[in-house]
Amino acid sequence: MKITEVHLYQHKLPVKNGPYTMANAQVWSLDTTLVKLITNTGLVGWGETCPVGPTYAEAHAQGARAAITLMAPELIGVQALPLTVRRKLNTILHGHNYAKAAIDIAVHDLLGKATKLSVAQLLGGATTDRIPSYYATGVGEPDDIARLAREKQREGYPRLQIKVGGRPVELDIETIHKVWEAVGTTGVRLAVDGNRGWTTRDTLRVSRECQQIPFIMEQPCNTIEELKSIRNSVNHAIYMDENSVDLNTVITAAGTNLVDGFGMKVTRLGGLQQMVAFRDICEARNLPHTCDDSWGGDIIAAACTHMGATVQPHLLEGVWLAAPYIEGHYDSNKGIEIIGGHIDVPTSPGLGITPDESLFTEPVMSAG
Ligand code: 0XW
Ligand code: MG
Repeated sequence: MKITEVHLYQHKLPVKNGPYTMANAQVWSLDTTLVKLITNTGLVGWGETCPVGPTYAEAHAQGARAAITLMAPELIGVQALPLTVRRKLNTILHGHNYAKAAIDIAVHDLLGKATKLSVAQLLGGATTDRIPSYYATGVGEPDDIARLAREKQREGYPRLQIKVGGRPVELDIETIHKVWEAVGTTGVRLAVDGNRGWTTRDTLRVSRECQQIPFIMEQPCNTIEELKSIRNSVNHAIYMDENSVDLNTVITAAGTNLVDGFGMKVTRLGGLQQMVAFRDICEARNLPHTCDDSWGGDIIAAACTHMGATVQPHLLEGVWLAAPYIEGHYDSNKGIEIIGGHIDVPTSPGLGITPDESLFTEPVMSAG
């Protein structure tokens, strides 16, 4: 099965009740990029990549489209097999994993449709048909975040991620204490995500002043060097998110005991094939992790869900989706939804999503 056409689409995803606020970004509307691959067998596969604004990671929407535009013509005639495609893409462009990921996801969708297997089956097999999600609050006033935390815990989320950073650290400390007062007795698990926004000084202070509150600290500081410097002085487990830019970094972080787990994004690593390697490295070291992306619609949501379903349940911290923060679905029949804090794993071949193409305007680029 060979790729005969590549089409690239741009689509807007406005944030419901926006903005969504993180330490380094405030977003009102996201600019997502979709890739459609067509093969000589007539099958169609979809991929997506959607950086959450240009300051969250070293990724931005126009960059994704420019990279895919560069690579697309050379995909024509290539076998729709993930490893073949990845190696081909690496001969055209160095890095830019987040753009390559959209193509990788579309290839998995194609392969699933061709073999009549779901993507979770292609990735090794789902361990369950319903997986846990987690809710990320955004940075906000301590009382508001505590109320939201209680509401989401009651909805059934087994884990909450409290966003902090980008403001006086005293407010973050107050927020953590108020959230704990609101949900501490419920058994819900807590992550506190600094999104690179704290200094090592802030991180040490938070850990000291919230010593009795069990949460994991996700990407508290900006650099790996800062994580190293606080690693042995904090009372809380450290998860790496934004710094884990590729498998090489993951191997070093896991192999040197720099972290206790990861917040992981499918597109940051380059797609599902790289995520399989990541999953297996974490399993070998007993490191828990999420399977997320930074934002996006049903295509990316399906990719994260299929991936998450293959992770050993005790190591899966949850699959975060943008679905609760955006209106509508690409596929009005089978959009990916979070119900009671959990997600049903699609079972149809490929990603299990058939987007309504009338939602997207004309392709911004076509090859083939
Ligand atoms: C909560 N997320 C998975 C979604 C946001 O885009 C950022 C991210 C994170 O954990 O940093
Ligand atoms: Mg994070």
